[in-house]
Amino acid sequence: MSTSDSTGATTAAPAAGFPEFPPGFAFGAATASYQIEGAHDVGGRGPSIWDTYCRQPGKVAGGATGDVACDHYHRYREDVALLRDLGVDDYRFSIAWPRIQPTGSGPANAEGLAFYDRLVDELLAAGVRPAATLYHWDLPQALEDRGGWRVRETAERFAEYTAIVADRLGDRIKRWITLNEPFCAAFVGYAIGRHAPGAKEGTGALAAAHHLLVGHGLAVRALRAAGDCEVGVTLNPDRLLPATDSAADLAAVRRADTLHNAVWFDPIFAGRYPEHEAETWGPLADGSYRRDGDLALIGAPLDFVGVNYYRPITIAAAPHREPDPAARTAVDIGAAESWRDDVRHTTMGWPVVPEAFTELLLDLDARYPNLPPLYITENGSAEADTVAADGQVHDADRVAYLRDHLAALAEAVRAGVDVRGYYVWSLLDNFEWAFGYDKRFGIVRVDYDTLERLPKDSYRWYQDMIRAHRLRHERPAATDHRQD
Ligand code: IFM
Repeated sequence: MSTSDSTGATTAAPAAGFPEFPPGFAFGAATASYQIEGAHDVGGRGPSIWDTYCRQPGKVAGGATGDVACDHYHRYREDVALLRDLGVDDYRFSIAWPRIQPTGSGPANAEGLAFYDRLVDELLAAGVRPAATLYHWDLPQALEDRGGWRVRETAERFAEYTAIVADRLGDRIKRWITLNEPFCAAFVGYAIGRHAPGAKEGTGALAAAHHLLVGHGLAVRALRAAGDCEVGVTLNPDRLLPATDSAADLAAVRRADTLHNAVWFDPIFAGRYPEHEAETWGPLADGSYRRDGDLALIGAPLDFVGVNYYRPITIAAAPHREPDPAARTAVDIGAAESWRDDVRHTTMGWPVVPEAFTELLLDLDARYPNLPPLYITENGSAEADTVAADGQVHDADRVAYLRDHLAALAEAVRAGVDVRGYYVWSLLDNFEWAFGYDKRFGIVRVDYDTLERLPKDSYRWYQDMIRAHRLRHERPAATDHRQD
């Protein structure tokens, strides 16, 4: 016999066949402030670069904004109940800097801190551990007006904001992530211009990348000073595959590896700047933004590294425009992504290749001997979900994606990679940046007209998977009959 809980899930013993993980492995779900909170002008919150960017015509699909998003700011209790019923150990969310310091500096905004106070208390009461990201791309607009991440001052302000938040919430939040995917913040935001602030620059983008790293180092220092906690950073390393074995394609992969991976992993985990940066950027990488002592600051020891993984990228050489630092030409590394015909793609157009996940983790492990333990801080898929005639969302493609990627992760763990946890992206359908609300990543559907939440089949599959993990490890040891 089976019963159901508030989400409609069965509570019978779950079926076998789920990927297996070691005891103590943590399961979680992830979100980010601008993507779910809404309430953009409530509680003293100041404008962020995403509020500005969304208001520029043609930047975001359908003219969407995060003004309302999932209205999590007002509905956080309902969302925490969904997490509790899901059975996760951890919830990864991000703190909106413009709620804490509306203009990016100066005294804390009491109402902003109070919101996260309430959220954290609600999580703890539900038995869910909070894991907070300090920067998931919503920079206070006032700081962008003073140069944004192009200037070192932003890194210094980031450390002050970190200290304020850690002082108030550090007694209850024990896992902190300084930055989420600085690759996107620096290059998608300041070089490609497809994210806020929408800049298309060369040296400016490289300076942004460096100042994000400096900000990370300063935030680590502030968190260590605040007390006992685990500190890490979330990166999105890419598994880069050459389109052919030609020398040109292999060189393009080397440049793409510098841009996607080495820029972040080398300074943080190997105490050096990337080996191939001159080949990748030429005169754009003029180093004007670097100072003595930066590498030591950026490379301070961490307790974990968060890895976000979605798909591999197949790279081919592409025509390369010569950079012109005087004209502040946008970064162009002469590499392009090729389409793969042999695999399924999600609605993001991303190829589904679970084995590339195992390969990526093995490769990182081999390449960076000083890597701390890993958490997979995001993994998931955007699918063309619909509500069926029975009122449910039967998202079989997402279930298959999660099942196969968790199996690929379990394979890496069996091979010796020290991974401590996995957080699905995302708890809720939400604002997918320049794609607006068209791409649905949630294991819970959000009806954007009514803001109602509806757990999908993938929510129930993940719930069963977590339950199976617990049962497997809580099972009493087999009786020893040798004394009988
Ligand atoms: O939605 C994003 C998230 O904000 C950062 N990582 C990738 C996700 C899917 O694109």
